[in-house]
Amino acid sequence: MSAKRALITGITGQDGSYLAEFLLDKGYEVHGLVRRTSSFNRQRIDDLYFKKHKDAWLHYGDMTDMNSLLHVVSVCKPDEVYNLAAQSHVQISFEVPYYTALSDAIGVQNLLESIRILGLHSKFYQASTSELFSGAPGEAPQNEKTPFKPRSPYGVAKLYGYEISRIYREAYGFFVCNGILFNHESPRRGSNFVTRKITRGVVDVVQGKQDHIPLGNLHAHRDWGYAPEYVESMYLMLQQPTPEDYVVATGETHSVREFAEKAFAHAGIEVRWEGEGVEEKGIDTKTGKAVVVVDPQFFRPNEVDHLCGDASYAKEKLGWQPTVTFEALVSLMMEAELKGEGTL
Ligand code: NAP
Ligand code: G4F
Repeated sequence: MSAKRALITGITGQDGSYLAEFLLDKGYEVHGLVRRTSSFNRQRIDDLYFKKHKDAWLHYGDMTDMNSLLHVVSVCKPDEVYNLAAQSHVQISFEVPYYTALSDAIGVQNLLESIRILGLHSKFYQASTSELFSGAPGEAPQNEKTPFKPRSPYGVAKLYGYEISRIYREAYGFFVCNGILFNHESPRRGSNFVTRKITRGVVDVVQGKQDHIPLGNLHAHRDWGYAPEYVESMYLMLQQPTPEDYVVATGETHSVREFAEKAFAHAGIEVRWEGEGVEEKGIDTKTGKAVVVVDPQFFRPNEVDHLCGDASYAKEKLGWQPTVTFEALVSLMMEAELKGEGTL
């Protein structure tokens, strides 16, 4: 029997790189969509399989360019499509809302339309997100039935992606699943997301390369899991007899402040908090120096305050369950950072 073919958009990102490894290990032929960039951006995949793996292929294209998607889908004829490509940074989406809508909303439609026009029967995974929820007090834990009320251009673009995916499922009988994934992190996380910013910042403070880490909202709560475990849930969704949507989360929530405390503790620095609002500081109890300061440039015009997911449906139907705890996640990210193993 010939190998199953998967097309992964967003293969150069955190999740795409882990998913590519996972599917190659399962014997898939993996095709990835990559953008032409003037600087090299394939660190996450180059050292892994793409220099040497015979079943891995890269194709140029862009989610905003329907021609390129039609071409790539027609060349690959994928059994499974994992649509992970997105302008995925929430704060940046406030600065580039139009582009975010093009790539994260219209891009999803472009890809679904390519499959439909070509008359293919590819199963489709859509990278939906806990940013669909409002994060309002009293709503947690969020599950598949919690109402959506996004708070950012990113969230609303992703809501379009979620709904257009559901519509292709209902209208054309497509096998489409939305994975409503809560935050998931790793040493491959982009360094402008808060977890990686903190773990890199702690190492830089320890090595004397910077005095402190400037952060935004320390109170925000996130349900942080470990990315390699989350990509398995994407694969599992597409192996079910019927297409459905699933929340994927740990069920635990922690504040940005707690993440920073744990990361510093891993490096042997105890932090105590002083002040309030923009005056709040994390102080190294030994030296008395501020190692965390609040910088309003990292506040968002609108914030999702509290995310905590209920993944019991994914556990029941997919048998999916996370094993990496918050403490273990901080430790493994710090260990990788101290060894210089994180993606730049
Ligand atoms: P990421 O590291 O930011 O990777 C995003 C990927 O999308 C990169 O490969 C990027 O390519 C590609 N991309 C962006 N715009 C594109 C476009 N117009 N055309 C083609 N490719 C484009 O994101 P991630 O953390 O791996 O997340 C994967 C997906 O899951 C995203 O859709 C994200 O919104 C969603 N999600 C993530 C989380 C999370 O906690 N990580 C949670 C829920 C949902 P370049 O390398 O060229 O920039
Ligand atoms: O790490 P973040 O930028 O992730 P955010 O906004 O939760 O989005 C991530 O998870 C979503 C799933 O819920 C994905 F859909 C999305 O693609 C992305 O992967 O910020 C986390 C929290 C926020 O509340 C933010 O306000 O940390 C707070 N924060 C505080 N200081 C900061 C900072 N975030 C960033 N990026 N940088 C700061 O200095």
